[in-house]
Parts: sequence; C-alpha cells; structure tokens
Amino acid sequence: MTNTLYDALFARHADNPSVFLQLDDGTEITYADFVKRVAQLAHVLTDAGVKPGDRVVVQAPKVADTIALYGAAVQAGAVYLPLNTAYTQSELAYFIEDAGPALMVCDARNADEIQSICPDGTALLTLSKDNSGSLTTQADDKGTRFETVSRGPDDLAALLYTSGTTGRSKGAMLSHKNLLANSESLTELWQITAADRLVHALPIFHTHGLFVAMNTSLLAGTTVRFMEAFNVDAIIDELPTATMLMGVPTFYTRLLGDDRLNKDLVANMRLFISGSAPLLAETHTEFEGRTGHRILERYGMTETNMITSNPFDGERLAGTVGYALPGTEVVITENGAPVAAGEIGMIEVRGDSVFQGYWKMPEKTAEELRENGFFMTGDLGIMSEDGRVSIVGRQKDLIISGGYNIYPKEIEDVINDVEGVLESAVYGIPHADFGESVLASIVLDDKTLNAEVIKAQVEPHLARFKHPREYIITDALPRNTMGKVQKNVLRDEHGA
Ligand code: MCA
Ligand code: AMP
Repeated sequence: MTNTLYDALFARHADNPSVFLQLDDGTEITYADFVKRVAQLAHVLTDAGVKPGDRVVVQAPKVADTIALYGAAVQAGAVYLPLNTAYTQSELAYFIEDAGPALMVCDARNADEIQSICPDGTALLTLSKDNSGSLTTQADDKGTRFETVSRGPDDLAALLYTSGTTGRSKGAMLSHKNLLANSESLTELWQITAADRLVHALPIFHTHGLFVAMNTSLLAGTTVRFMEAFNVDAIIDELPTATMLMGVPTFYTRLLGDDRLNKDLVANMRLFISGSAPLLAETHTEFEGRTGHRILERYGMTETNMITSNPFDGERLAGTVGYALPGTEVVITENGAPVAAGEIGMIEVRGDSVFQGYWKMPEKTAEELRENGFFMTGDLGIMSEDGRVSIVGRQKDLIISGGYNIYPKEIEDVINDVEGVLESAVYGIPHADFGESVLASIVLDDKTLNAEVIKAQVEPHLARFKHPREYIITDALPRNTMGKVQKNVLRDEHGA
C-alpha cells in the first residue's frame, strides 16, 4: 500500500534507532519506537470508528503522543485537524460543527464541556499533559504494526482553520502532496540533516510548529528537543548543544533580552529561522551583533505552506523574506496583472504546496484561488529584479500578535453582539514583545454601558490571545468619504 505522506515521513524510520524526540523530563524516543507508537494510535483511531477521509479533531497538550496522533491519522488515511489549546468552548463549537469529525481528542480536563458540544456519534478520547487519558491507555494495549491505508498525493492529510476577514474561520484543505512538497523544499534549502538537533518551542497546532518544524525533521531524521512551551531559560540551556531554532520574532526579541545570549553560547548553532510575523530589521541587526548569526527569515501562510525564504548560502537581508521556494511561483499583481519589479502589489503564489481550497466553502475558494492556480495571499509586497520579495503591508485586516493571527472582524462581531453597543473597530498597535497588540474602540447605543461590562461579556467567547488589551469608549469612529472606518487614524491616536 502506498500512502504519500506516511511513507515519506514515518515509514522510512521503522528501523531507525536514532533519537527523534527529547522531552523536558529527559525521556528520549527513538524514531523506530515512535513509528510503533503511531501504529498503536492508528489502531485506536480505527477502533473508534475513524474511516479514511474522516476528520480527527485534536485539541491536546504538546506531548509526544500528540505528534504520534498526527502520524496515526495520516497512516489511517484520516484528516488531521489540530486546534489551538487556547480556544474557548464557543470557538470550538464552530470548528466541530463545521468539520463534522468522527473523533475528537481533548484534554481530560475539558472532556465534559467538549462532549456537550459534540454531535451524537462523535467519538471522544482524552490525552492529558501527564500522558494519562483514554487515548493513551487504549493505545498501550494495541499492536505495534498497522496496515497503512492507501492514500495518494491529492488526498487530504490535514484541515487547518484560519480566521477570515469575514469573521468566519475557514478550513484550509491540505493534501499529502501539499505538505510533502513543502517539507522537501525546505529540508533541501535549509540543508537539514540527521546530524541536526532542533530546539522546538512552538505550539504544534499551527503550520509553523507542526509542518515547517516537524515535517522537515521527520523527513531528514533530525533529533528534536521537544519543549512543552517557549521558555528563555530552557532555550539558553539547549543552545550550546543544538544546531537549529525555529521561532516567531517574539522568540528572538526575548532571547535578546537575556545577557547570556552571546557568540560562545551559540557556537554550535547552524541556523536561526524566523517566520509567522514580520521580523524587525533592528532585531535582525542586533541578533547578528550579539551572536554573529544572521537570522534567516521566511514567509508563508496556512493555505500555501511556506512561500519564500531568505537563502541559506546567499545573503540574508533584513526586512526581506527572500526568494520563492523551489517549485513555487510568486507574482506581484495589481488587479490580477503582474506589476514591474519594484512596484507594490498583491503577493500571489502557485505550486504544489498551495492548498486544495476551503472546506465546504466553494465560493470563498473561488474568491481567493484563481482558476490558473494562483492563490491571492492578501499580503502586499515588492519583488526586486532578481526575485527577492519584501512584504510592505497587508490588504487584509489582520493583527499578528506573538505569531498568532487575529482577525479584527471576528472580535468586532462579538463586541457588536453585546446589548447596548452600536459599533466597534478592532485594530493592532505596536507592542514591544508581541509585535502588535489588540485594541477596541467602541461606540455605545446605551450610554450607561461601560468598558468593564463589555469586557466581561466578550472575553468568555474568545481565546485569551485575542482579547483586546483596552476597550476604548468613543463618541464616533473616524470614517473616510466612502464611510469606511479609518483604522489607521485610530492606530495613530492610540498607538503611543
Ligand atoms: C500568549 N499570550 C498572548 C500570546 N501568547 N497574548 C497575545 N499574543 C500572543 N501570541 C497571553 C496569554 O494568554 C497570557 O495571558 C499571557 O500572554 C502569557 O501567556 P504565556 O502562555 O506565558 O505566553 P508565552 O508563553 O509567553 O507565549 C508567547 C509566545 C506564544 C511564546 C510568543 O504566543 C507562541 O508560542 N507564539 C507562536 C505562535 C505560532 O506558532 N504561530 C505560527 C502560526 P494572561 O497572562 O493575561 O492570561 S502559523 C503561521 O503564522 C504561518 C503559516 C507561518 O508563516 O508560520
Ligand atoms: P496564517 O493565518 O497563520 O496563515 O498567517 C499567514 C500570514 O502571516 C501571512 O499572510 C502574512 O501576513 C504573515 N506572515 C507570515 N510570515 C511572515 C513574515 N516572515 N513576515 C511578515 N508576515 C508574515
């Protein structure tokens, strides 16, 4: 049986005695043992009724079994759907309703609440931080071989939700080919090998931590120092014996805030990679001054996987995201037509890593994915004569805080639902640690309402990282002659 992604990332390691995962408590898991665990979990999935093509929704802590569960879903021919552990019950209810999973895996602490929002017939298993839970106990009794379900390059491997400018999250359908093509390009470009040791401190429910970091490691046979969460002290401890770090810009600004970061500490390091949010040129320069390393910045999206990267061997330029990855075409357009080098336009991308469309939203897919295969990113960029891309803005209304994407429309919808609110505008202002942070300006219908009451009603609906840091009551929102709210005016007014 062939299974495009399983064969490339997992099956190849069936007899590999090298260490794959190094956990916080010192436990080491070899590649061969990991592949056996994947098989045990694949048995659990099929016993729970998961069939090829079914969605497996996972909101679980960052433990080794959560990564093995990803492998198990792929081996069983299912579609893996990871969710941010910060999501609230009302956010989860939407994803579960929309994706219609055969199985939901969650932390035992949330099992009762989540059971109450799962439709009848959805199996529910638990996986907790201490590795207890029904998923793990069931897996322990299973055989360590599983008949891999046949899957081809165009079959779906994962569904990742990405919030939209319309306020409704959209499930990006990623095929086996999409994921494999991107990890092959990155592994080659960044020269990742089995000799590498990656410090992994990202969450594993987004493209960055799951696909960019784990798929490239699995492909190359890299050892992964698998940290439960980002922690400056722990990273500083690991840098002398590691070779690679992948992080969001906040990782780098926090590391720069520690005096122990110097050239000696990182003498063994080969590569520091940044993505998911703009890396300030000053962070790039300061990091080079302190460590002698030029951070390699790359750019991507959930829908497209990675799009561009600064070169491994060539010049890594601060403030640019580099060149289109091999096998990926990038064009800069205005009204659909390519613009000249140096002109600003929308970044569009085509290639094997570009997704299959939005789950159950053909009209949204048609709006963003052209018939000729180019996907409109909503990011504004410039391409130099030699193909180097710089991101200069965004056409979409998006805030990126600590690498997490926050779509203002989603928050405005929740605020506007509070009785007594007339309208609101949510926008990002500069933040030293997270890059951007969220503010809300609100116009009231009912003048007796206050910010505290609004906050108390809004927060239970939204994950903590989306919460506005301030609710500003105002008489009116600034508008242009077309009636559009001028968020730049609000940003200038409240940004300082
Ligand atoms: C945590 N908090 C945040 C954020 N993270 N608030 C705003 N923005 C955030 N990013 C809040 C918590 O709710 C908590 O609030 C307080 O900050 C401290 O929480 P803690 O968990 O201690 O935070 P942390 O460990 O310091 O986390 C910061 C972090 C984390 C390490 C930067 O946010 C992170 O791992 N970000 C990476 C996100 C990521 O992987 N993005 C990739 C998306 P309180 O104390 O008030 O309760 S994939 C993508 O974008 C594309 C495809 C790409 O190109 O990669
Ligand atoms: P996501 O919703 O996680 O798919 O976020 C993708 C968005 O993150 C892109 O459309 C960009 O706006 C942004 N992004 C990712 N990498 C970078 C980067 N290196 N510089 C600036 N923005 C980035």
